[in-house]
Amino acid sequence: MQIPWQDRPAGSKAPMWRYSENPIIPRDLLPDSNSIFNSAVVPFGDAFAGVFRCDDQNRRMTLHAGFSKDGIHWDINPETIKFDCDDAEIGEWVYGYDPRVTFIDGRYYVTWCNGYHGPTIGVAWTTDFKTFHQVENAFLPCNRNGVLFPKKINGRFAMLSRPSDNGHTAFGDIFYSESPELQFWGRHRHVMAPAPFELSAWQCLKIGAGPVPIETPEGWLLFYHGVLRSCNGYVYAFGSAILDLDEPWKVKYRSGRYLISPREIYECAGDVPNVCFPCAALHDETKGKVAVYYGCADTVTGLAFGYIDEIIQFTKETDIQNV
Ligand code: BMA
Repeated sequence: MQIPWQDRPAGSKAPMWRYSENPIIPRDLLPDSNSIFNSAVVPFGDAFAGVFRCDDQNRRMTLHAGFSKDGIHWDINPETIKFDCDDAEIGEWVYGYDPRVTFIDGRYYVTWCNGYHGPTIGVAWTTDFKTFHQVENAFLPCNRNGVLFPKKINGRFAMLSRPSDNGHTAFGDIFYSESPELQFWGRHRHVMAPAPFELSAWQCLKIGAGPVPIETPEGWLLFYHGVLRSCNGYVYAFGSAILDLDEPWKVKYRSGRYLISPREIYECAGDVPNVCFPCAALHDETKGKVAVYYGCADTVTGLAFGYIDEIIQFTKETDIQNV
């Protein structure tokens, strides 16, 4: 399995670098798409599949399945995903955005921000990216950024989430929850809060889990977004944390510096300027490489690359957790 990759640019010492051909998915890939961003991809067979946030030109937030041979060029279904659900009340579509996809024991689980009297975490599974079976929403509204761990922890499904409000939430901590069967959730634990402004301003307003955490010998590598409020509005960047393998609500290290912050024109100009919002990562265990997919300015999708051991090193060296 060849993940998308490009070597670090000559002269760069950055722990992550952008793909030179960003954005990889333009806003108008579909006939009626306004924007395609904050989307999730996974290895699928000998290629890749994903669930994409495609806002249409009515500015409705919808989810679409997509397929790719190389992880860079995507064929996205113009039809929205229609979730099968035994309970009509839960299955009634209101809106859905910011999907994540997690492979656990033969099924691809989709979690997304699902409209149900406010945003909450919708959950569904598929084996083929054609039929999607929706189960209960994980939490009460309002909640966003629900991200499943790729394996059961203490014998249960485990999810990170970020309780919020119904608007452009000006606060937000990451929490951890467990479920025996993806219906009843409990054992809620606090993971981390926004950072003190004096220590790390890019993540001082709110934070939220990004891609599915990656298991490493040092702990779970979590990419997460952090938000800063500037005189021109919110700025979304992302950094990294290492969570304990057995008790993932315990943060071992947390990067004081961001990995990627809006800088390129496609991250700074768009429907919502100054947003880098990661929702997926592909990694190559043998080569230690990772490719992170992130939404750019709520408009297009970009890719950034790095080496897992260097990102872990960076997280330790810039750590604010143990300050
Ligand atoms: C968050 C979510 C994301 C979005 C971000 C910036 O609240 O809505 O989808 O990328 O705001 O607008």
